[in-house]
Amino acid sequence: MQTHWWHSAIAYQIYPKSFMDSNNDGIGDIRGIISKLDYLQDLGINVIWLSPAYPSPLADEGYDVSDYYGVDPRFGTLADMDELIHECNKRGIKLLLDLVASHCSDEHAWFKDVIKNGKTSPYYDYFYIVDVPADGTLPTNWRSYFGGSVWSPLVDENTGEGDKNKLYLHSFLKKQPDLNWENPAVRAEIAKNINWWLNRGIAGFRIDAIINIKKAFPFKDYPADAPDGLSNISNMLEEAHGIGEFLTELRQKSFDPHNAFTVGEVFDIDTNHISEWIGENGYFSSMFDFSATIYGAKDGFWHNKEKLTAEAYKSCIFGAMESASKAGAFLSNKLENHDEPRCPNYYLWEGENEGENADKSGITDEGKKMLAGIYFCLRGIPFIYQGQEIGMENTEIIAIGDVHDCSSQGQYYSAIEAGLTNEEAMYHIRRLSRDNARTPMQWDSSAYAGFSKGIPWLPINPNYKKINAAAQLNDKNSIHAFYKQLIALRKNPNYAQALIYGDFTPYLPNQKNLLAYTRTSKERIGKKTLLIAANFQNEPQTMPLTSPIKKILINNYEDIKTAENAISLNPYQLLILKL
Ligand code: TEU
Ligand code: CA
Repeated sequence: MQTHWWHSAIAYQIYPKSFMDSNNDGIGDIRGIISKLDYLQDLGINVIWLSPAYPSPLADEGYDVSDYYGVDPRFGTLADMDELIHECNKRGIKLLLDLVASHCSDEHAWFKDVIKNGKTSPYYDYFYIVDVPADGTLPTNWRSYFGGSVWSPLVDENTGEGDKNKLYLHSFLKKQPDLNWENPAVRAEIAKNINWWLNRGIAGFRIDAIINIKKAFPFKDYPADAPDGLSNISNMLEEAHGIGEFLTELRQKSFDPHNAFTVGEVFDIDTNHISEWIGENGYFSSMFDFSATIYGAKDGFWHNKEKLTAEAYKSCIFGAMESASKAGAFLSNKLENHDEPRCPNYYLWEGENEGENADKSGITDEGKKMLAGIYFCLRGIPFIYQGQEIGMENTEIIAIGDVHDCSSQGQYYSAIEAGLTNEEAMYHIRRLSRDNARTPMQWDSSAYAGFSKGIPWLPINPNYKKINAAAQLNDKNSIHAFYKQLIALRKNPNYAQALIYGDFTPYLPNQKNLLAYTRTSKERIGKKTLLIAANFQNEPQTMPLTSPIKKILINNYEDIKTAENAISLNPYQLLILKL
């Protein structure tokens, strides 16, 4: 297997709007990020994925790009971005930007020109535009990811300009028209933009919603799956073939010449096809493992999504490891991102009761450290989402009117339409809203958590006095300190081979709520085996040992209770042992 620099990457995702605000307007910005690079360097990460900071109406918080060549004034200037690239590189940190090319904003010049000039616009075929069917119905019954039909009239709502007899396709918000990748001019524009950024010194891209660039033709209806009469758009995507041609072209024209690192946001692919995506000659360097994200997701509605159990998580990651290693592929592993709830709430045991009666006894510091240890030692690249390293938790969400996230709005509406009460619907919004990950980073216990001196665009999580970076930086038992230990272990030349390239083998996979595996490397002086073992429950259990412990490398408790050929594990205990 060919080795690459990014095999040993430890990545950190920054959501710019919520990371650090330098000018106190309540919105995070690039100068704020620059001011925290020393913090990140001290943590030990060596790659940053920056969520979009391009000019945007921020209808989907920047995932609706109105200019691919700039920086939104709220986030700073292009000069700030150049400085960020430079300051990262100076610290040995590689910067990845977010490539949002399955759609743009309806405020992008291309779309505005189409609204203005209709069919005579040179950009008309940059989008999927169809005539309103003669009977006034919709061309297809596909449901957009954020709810409602994917079709909207080709009209600017504010000015009335446009053509109401035509409809355009948007897989996400109405303000996010899909780009027509069948059109070679669109592909050329995207390739040009990628090269432009790579030439500025970034190392690569995280690639947004890429599965959506290929549609199934001819357009048709799929079986309705909810009271709205629409059908989840993934039903269509399943029948779309040929995405590989687009992605190979992109790789050859843009990524390969720069030796760029690319990590795809790839959902819903058959795991048998993983090598096409990220094998030796795959479209991308890596892609995220979303198996735990989509677990129990069924139809895309949050109110039908099952809770992930320890056993379910085990089968997710063990399955992902198996298919990735068969394909010789390096997955990107994560617990959180800007679209998902905070990991303590999603992965640890949390009682059903809410509010004052909520039983959060399952959410402990040990549990948070355990989660970190489990995914950090998997084969692949660990990504940390901002705030995860200090154990940030889901925020308080009182009513739907307080929710900012457009996805939550659509999900709430669908839940009500499916017959849930307001309280029932809100239960699902609280557990899965994207706002949970987007509350500002909790830097210290001062007003607004040290994120800003102005009122933040999204309220700070009320727990910031207890959970913040400053409180943890000088505490050797903090979650932050634990992440530092894990990062240092991955970098330690004695264990790097095993942790990066070592074989992955499940350990006692049938023992309930024990999540354990070994990583074994073949080295000059023989084999090296590390055992990563987690007691994934809030009560003790005993784990048999098949070979003696040579060294305890990481432990989220002070001590370790060994009996003969066994360890008696504390609740949520996580051990990394050299065997
Ligand atoms: O996410 C794509 C997205 O919405 C998926 O989570 C989708 O729901 C999934 O395919 C369902 O299985 C990206 C960004 O991460 C997100 O923030 C944006 O809102 C979205 O694209 C649109 O750009
Ligand atoms: Ca700001």
